Amino acid sequence: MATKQGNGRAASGQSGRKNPSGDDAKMADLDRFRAKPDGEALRTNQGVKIADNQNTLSAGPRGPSLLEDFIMREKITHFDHERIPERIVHARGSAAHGFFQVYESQAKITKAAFLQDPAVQTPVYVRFSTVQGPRGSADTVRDVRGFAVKFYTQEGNYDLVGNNMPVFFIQDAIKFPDFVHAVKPEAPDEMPTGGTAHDTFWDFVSLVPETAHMVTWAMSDRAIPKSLRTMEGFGVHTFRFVNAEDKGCFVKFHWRPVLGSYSLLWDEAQKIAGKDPDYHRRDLWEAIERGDFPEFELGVQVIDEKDEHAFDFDLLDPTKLIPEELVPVQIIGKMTLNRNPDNFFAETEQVAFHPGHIVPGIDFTNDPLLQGRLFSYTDTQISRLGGPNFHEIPINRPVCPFHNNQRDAMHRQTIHVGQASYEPNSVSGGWPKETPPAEGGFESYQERVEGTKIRVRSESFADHFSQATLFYNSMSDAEQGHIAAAFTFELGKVKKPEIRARVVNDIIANIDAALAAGVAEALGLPKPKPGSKRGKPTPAKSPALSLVNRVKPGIRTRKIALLAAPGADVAALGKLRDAFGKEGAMAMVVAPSLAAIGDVVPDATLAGMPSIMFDAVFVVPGKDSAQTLSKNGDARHFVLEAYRHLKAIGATGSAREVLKAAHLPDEEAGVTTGEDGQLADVIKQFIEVAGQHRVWAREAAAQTVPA
Ligand code: HDE
Repeated sequence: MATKQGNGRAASGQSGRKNPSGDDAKMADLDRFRAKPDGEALRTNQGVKIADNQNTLSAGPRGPSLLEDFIMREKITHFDHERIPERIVHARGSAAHGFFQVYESQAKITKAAFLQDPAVQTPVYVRFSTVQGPRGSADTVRDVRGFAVKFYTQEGNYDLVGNNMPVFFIQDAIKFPDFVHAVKPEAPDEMPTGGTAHDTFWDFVSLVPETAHMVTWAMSDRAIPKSLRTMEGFGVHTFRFVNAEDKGCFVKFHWRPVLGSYSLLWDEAQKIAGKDPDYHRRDLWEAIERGDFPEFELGVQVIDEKDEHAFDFDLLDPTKLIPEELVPVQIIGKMTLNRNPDNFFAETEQVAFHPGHIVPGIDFTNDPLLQGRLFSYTDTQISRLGGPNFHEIPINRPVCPFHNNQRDAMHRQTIHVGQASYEPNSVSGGWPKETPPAEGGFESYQERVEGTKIRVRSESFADHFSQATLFYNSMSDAEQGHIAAAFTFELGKVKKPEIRARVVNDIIANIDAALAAGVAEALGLPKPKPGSKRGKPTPAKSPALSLVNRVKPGIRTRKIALLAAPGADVAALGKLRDAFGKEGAMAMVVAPSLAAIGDVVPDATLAGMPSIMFDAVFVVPGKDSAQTLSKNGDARHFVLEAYRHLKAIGATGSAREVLKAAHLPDEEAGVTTGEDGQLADVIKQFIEVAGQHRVWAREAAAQTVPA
């Protein structure tokens, strides 16, 4: 009797197939809901075939429209209601389907079924997002990124709803509405869109020192990721794993992109926001379409229960991370994103994540931020998705069966069969019935709790600065310079001088004295006194936090511009393309126009694909081409901007003229040149430079950040 009813999972989820691609499982599941119009007649929502979709019914060709036109009324009415409220935060997002596979059984630490068998692929849907901006805002703003993963496991949906930074701005959920109101565009004028560079955000920061650690991350390069597919992810809170013997341990979650992690430069990020506001979304989409499937390894830091108090911070405090030097990250599996959604609204907009969606083997801790989130996420979906039945929307449905006695409410899809909607019952044989924990029924972790009812922040949450200092100490010189520049930029946009001064004196001076002095000077403020609340982090440095240590060798999936104009040496162009293609990079010919160069049709124009869209640039040899490009302002700007953004630049023979015309050095770290006969060697060296992502040594010479 259970098989036919309602959620009708039999097709995919129930089969318990091992190793069909997990992705196929969700695909088959979604298939039942896909509308494919090929070969179909245009009809109304009631199924009536439409003869004329061009003209409204009217009284004569020039007369008024008639109310009885049910076809036009249905169409316009539906259109009038197409929009739903956007997410309060994380409104701008893009997502992809894929699957997760564990490398080996994690039975010792968790009984979660999807973490047992390396042969099982669990389907996932992953949504990346910015936090502050609305749905239509630019991708490359300075902001935290959401990193939310829905695992469609055989035991139900598990959502790991994390961010690309391992800590958060506040410690207690009751401050979240205050924080979000402060960071969002300001109430009177709804500005700025997408960023934190405004008075109310910094006012809040200046008055709430627990923001210090996260703000340092937000001012770092982590807040301007190069792409979504090379961004780290973190569960932020300490969670709990529980094994089959009901033994618990604490766990922190990490996602590590296989290709390494990279960031934009601030100048680049701002320009991209104008030239291609969909930059991250496009990159993710195109990588998947090309078959360059983004891969992320899942890492865990596991902490024995007896070590709960072994650290000089509280594991329950979400403004703290556990340095890898204290607890190493163990890599336990890999997620591969291999399919773009069919429909943005149906899937990416309607997907509903919730940190409270857990499965047996995973449980919560008493982190007061997490505890508040457990309430918020279902609550928000009820207004955003129009009622409590959002779990029936195809993208949100588990792939295992789900029967219970919840009934009715807005937009109910399931047709419940039978008399019983209560339990216990005898009229339906008692079904659906409970499952004992030993057979997979969820049982909350039995944690002993005792306490006085009280509103107070734990003393163990009181140190707000040590880990901000730890993070700052762990950065390379270039990264520290970027943090100083970001604080200066943001505070420079703050209108009220007292807010600027409070941030410098009460917050930054407690993080690092030199950082505070530098920012104060740039803002024309007096040199701040060293902060009295500065802490002493253990360890003093955590190299794992620096993006410089996250670079992976090679140029796979990097975009390389081949600058050319008519007269370019087509044979050399072919060699360049082959050499870069062999390394997995994408070489694109960029030219003043799309007119063919010999038999090569350029991929883009200089205006359409400026240098900020590329990771590196090689000027193709050829006398006439070089002459044209040397005279072309866009081409000169192209190489100059690539230089300013610390990218690898290559040229041989006559192409060196183009660099000269832009007043660039012919030979310097990261500028690889040679004679035409040396093309193969120059390419080799160029690939090595491009593989390092940026030529940091050039930054001082190019004077692109304040000294
Ligand atoms: Fe969220 N958060 N959040 N958050 N959050 C939402 O849920 C909330 C927090 C995160 O792609 C909302 O469906 C509270 C931390 C992501 O759909 C809302 C608190 C972390 C996403 C909400 C936090 C996150 C959200 C808005 C403090 C990192 C996007 C729409 C107690 C670990 C998910 C929605 C997606 C979305 C509430 C803090 C991550 C309003 C109350 C910490 C990735 O429910």
